[in-house]
Amino acid sequence: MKFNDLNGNHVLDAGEPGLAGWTIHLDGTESISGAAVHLTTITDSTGKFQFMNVTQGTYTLSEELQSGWLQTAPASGTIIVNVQTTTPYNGNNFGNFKLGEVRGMKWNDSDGNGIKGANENPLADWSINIKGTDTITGMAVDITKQTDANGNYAFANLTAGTYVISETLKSDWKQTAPNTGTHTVTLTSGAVLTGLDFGNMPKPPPIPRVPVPATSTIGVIVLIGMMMVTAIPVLRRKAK
Ligand SMILES: [Ca+2]
Ligand SMILES: [Ca+2]
Repeated sequence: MKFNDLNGNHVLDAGEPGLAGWTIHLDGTESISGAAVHLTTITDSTGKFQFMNVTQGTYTLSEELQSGWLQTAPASGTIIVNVQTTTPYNGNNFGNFKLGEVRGMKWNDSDGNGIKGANENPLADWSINIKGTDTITGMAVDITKQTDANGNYAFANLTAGTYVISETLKSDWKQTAPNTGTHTVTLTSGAVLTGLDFGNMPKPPPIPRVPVPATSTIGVIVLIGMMMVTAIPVLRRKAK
């Protein structure tokens, strides 16, 4: 059968559905007649496929990959079946993962409440970063994109894995959303995750420095120090 490898772990897990309407090929040579065999079938509504009346021979099963999907099983891509008996050859599974996407927007949270108000404007040209590990291939993912004129960003064609989405903070701005500073997401097959937004507000101008008053603690200590320096020689003279 052909299954939707929701968690991208290369094996058919309980609850992972079949994929209907995918083309499967069987190609090989009949060992008795030496004739070449090229058969095609389509997976049914439950993802199952079968080739009937195949005679003795060695055949290769393969799938026609569809756009936006990755094959996760079998590791070699194809399955070799050596047909010798009339016993059905079951368990020839193809697993696939539909590439996912994450999206969000960035806005000027001018009242700093962490919520996008109707009159609050998008922020263009900010860097949004996504980092994690693609668990299907084991490759590191580290991509940066700029928000567009509407403050939007999107990372498409993501495979299975857990990813952290962050922003590159600009000076004179502070972040107001999300509370945690970043969004952490786990991608399953076909997931499109939206609303991963970032809010920022301009920092208030710095408060001017107030001069230290003359009657400060430091001033008093300095005054006491000066009095002692003056008093010590007088006291020593009296002691003599
Ligand atoms: Ca799986
Ligand atoms: Ca707001």
